Amino acid sequence: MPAFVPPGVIGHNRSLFARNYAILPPDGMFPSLLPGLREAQVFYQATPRMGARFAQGRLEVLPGGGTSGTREDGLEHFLYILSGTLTVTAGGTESLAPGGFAYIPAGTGFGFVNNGSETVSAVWIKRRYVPAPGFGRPGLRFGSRDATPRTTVDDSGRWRQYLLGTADMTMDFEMNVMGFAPGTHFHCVETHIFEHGLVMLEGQGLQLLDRDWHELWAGDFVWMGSFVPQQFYCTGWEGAAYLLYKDVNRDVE
Ligand code: UGY
Ligand code: MN
Repeated sequence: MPAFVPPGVIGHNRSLFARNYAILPPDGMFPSLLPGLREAQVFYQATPRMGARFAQGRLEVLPGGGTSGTREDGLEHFLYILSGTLTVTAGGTESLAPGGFAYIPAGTGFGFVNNGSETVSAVWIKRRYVPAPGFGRPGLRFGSRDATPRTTVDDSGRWRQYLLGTADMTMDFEMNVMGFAPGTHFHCVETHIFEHGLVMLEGQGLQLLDRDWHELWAGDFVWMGSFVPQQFYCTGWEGAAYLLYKDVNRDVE
């Protein structure tokens, strides 16, 4: 037996990188070790290098790991905990369990540490903030998916949770959990200016990207650039849910 056996069948992988979208299952993703992080790594999934206008990665923090002190890079940040408990300091200090999140506005110093015994896995999004003159700037926010109300979409079997609110002109992106009962889908194939970073949280489904359908399972990541035709169809016996980044509320540059 070789010392290192890669996951899956050698030579096969579902990763797909197209001009304006990408599908990145966790298999075969490589971590970045970064200055300012101790015992922690980031599996980048979307960055401006691929044409995205934001950066998103899966952060892994080992017990005792975290940031080296406070960081302030001029960007706005969003953290969403997938597993483990992460203590985030930004003004106040909060221990975030799975489903917990923090929005850290641009210009706010912050740090995090894993004080638990389990490795933390989290979604980490960062981007340059685009102000909206006359609307003020968003403040620091901590919250959790459990405490965020569900909005049902008519009687379609679909539901949403707006983690950072919606139609808030101080914000230049939304983070929404989109939920689907088995067999449900959007009312149309969407095509829009907004960009997405999608993390499958639960269940499985078929995702349309441009002209092709792709199977998605919990843990998969999808980048959708502007104007990619998109549709989701929930398959399997359980419902499905994904966490969706969406850039909103700003005019064309
Ligand atoms: O709000 C949205 O743009 C959402 N319906 N798109 C998506 O889930 N791909
Ligand atoms: Mn969309």
